[in-house]
Amino acid sequence: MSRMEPPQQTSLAHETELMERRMLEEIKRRRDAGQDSWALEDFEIGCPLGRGKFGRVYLAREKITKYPVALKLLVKNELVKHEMEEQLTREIEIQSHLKHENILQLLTYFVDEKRVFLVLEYASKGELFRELNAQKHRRFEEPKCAKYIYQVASALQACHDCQVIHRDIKPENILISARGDIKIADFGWSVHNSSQTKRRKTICGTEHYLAPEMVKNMEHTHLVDNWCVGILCYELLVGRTPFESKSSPEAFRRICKAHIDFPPYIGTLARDLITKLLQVKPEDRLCLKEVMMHPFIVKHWPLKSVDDAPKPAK
Ligand code: FH3
Repeated sequence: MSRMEPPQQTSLAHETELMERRMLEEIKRRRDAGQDSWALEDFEIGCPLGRGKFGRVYLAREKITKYPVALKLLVKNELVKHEMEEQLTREIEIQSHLKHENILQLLTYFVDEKRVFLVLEYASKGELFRELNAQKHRRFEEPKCAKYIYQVASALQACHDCQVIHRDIKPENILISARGDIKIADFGWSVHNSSQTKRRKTICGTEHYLAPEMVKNMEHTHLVDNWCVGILCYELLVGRTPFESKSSPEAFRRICKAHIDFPPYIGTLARDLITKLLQVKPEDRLCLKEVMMHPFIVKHWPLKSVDDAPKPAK
């Protein structure tokens, strides 16, 4: 039994779903007709939503279906200058094949002479870190944290099932949909899991979210994402990350020791979940399916029925 919603919300959700279906049908129609070519004139451009390293993101609307999208513009020269072409190709390849209700969908993409355009699902409630910073004491109560951690773990499980490691989970890379659900985004640092991903030239991910094996530039696996879920859970409940320090060397030292200080208001179940994720040895970390069934999650975000179970994408 799905949760009852007030009539006006049902009709809004229904209308949005109809527009989404029309947009997906239009994408499929063009692909089947061999006209998988989209162009800027297919969209009405709205307000800027933000800027990434290599371009801007605008709210836009597809002209035929009126479906709102986030249009990410990347400047080719900038991509070449920063040797990011391969990373963009990987981001498009990975995100276009990942279909999950908690993963921001890459609907399609196209290029013109100077730019690459990514047509992304629009998450109308914006970035998780803004919602977090807007809270009293800049932290969530347990129920909202449990819901978000469940949905992040569900999305990452879908990535791992496709041999994809995100590697840059943090509030800045998580968006919130109109229905208040998580949408993980920015697969710019994601990779296909080659059993033990080899050493990299540069450390990827954000310092406070780096797993010990990344700090030590050792080979790493999908379990780096499990570490990030532990850091994220701590930050959503406390309002800061657990190993923040005055200097990077001190932060890295604390990460490699994984000694966690909990404020007094953090409950036993939350401490248990976070501690079981922030294990120095990757193989000791809780797996994502255990995260989704952990007492801290089940207490606040129980799957009331099969209807609530994670649905494969449309
Ligand atoms: Cl890619 C993308 C998709 N949906 C979004 N919704 C918003 C947004 C909505 N409000 C009310 N405020 C904002 C902001 N932004 C987006 C959006 N991007 C992502 C880009 C950088 N962040 C990531 C994770 O890529 C900035 C806007």
